[in-house]
Amino acid sequence: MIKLDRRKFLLGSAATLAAGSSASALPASKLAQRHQGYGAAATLWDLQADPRLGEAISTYCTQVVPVLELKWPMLRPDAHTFAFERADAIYDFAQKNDLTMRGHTLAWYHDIPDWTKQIKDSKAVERAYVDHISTVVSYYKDKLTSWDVVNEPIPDNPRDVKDRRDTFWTQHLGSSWIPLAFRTAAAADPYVKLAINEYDIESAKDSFIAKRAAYRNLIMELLDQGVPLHAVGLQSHLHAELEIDTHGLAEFVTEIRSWGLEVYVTELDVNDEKLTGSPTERDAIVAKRVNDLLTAIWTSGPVRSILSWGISDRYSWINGYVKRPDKQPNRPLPLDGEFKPKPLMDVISKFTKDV
Ligand code: 9MR
Repeated sequence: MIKLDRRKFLLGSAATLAAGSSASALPASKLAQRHQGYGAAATLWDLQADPRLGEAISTYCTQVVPVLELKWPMLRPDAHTFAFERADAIYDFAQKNDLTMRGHTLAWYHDIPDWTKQIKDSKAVERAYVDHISTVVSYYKDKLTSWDVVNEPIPDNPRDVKDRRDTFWTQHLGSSWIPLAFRTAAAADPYVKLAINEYDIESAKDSFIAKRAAYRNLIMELLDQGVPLHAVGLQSHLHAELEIDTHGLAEFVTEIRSWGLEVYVTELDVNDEKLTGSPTERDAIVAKRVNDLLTAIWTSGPVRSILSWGISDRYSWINGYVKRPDKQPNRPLPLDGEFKPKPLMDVISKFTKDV
């Protein structure tokens, strides 16, 4: 098992500070109110369509992550083009509002453009993969705090701890697709923190426990191979009807940290489709789940990066994907559809003081 290289760790911290240290045009009183280390995902479309969204992020957050703009389909209309304009516009928003920005995501089974899938020769697939990661990470060198390098590598209901998701990349590159992504990213920017990211590992259901065990096994293998991995993302797309596995999760996080890795909460939200009751009752359960999640993680120390996948219920992917039986909107995020804070924002506030 390798430990994180200390020099790299210190340089990484310096780059992180530098990325957010430009003189701010915002009043000190506004900056002081922000929840330190809290961030939200947003699309450029929503930021441009509704000024309340940018205002909310700038009021509560210290960081932002693009939902779509750094994924292959938006960056890569074809094999020869890198279209950075939309991601750059979110980066400008971050700069103007004194926010840091994370990158999401470089290597994923999903969102692979058709032109890429049409490549038949494995060597050509490898060239396109390395070219993409290298070009995108180099372009944002010294600008981002961290990258979700590999996203969602574990299948749902894994057969055993060695089970990995079968992806287009695996079909052409075998299991090397994961180490290759990290090594390529590290060569392009030696200071940015490199993360792996996964969902459905937080609750006590058997399939979640199995997924967590496979995730742990993969992380351990990567470290054993000397892969430059710095952080482990817990997406935390929680399901309101499921209890958090507080004991198992605390144990997992403690072990990950003992290996020299950081732990980030990367995509927090709570799907309440299976909850009955009034909005007030549902909001209380949603807040409790997140309180349980963060308490479990905190048993071995604070989390310096907590991002929710959106900030207002008005702009949540969940409302586009699932419908509650009572036809009421889902309430997964810290602000309601009118940008009013809900109990979940109090939980985030509690866990982002003095980090
Ligand atoms: O919320 C995102 C949705 O708008 C996109 O259509 C989808 C495909 O790009 O990705 C969603 O975000 C996902 C994230 O990238 C990875 N973890 C799960 C997120 C929710 O599905």
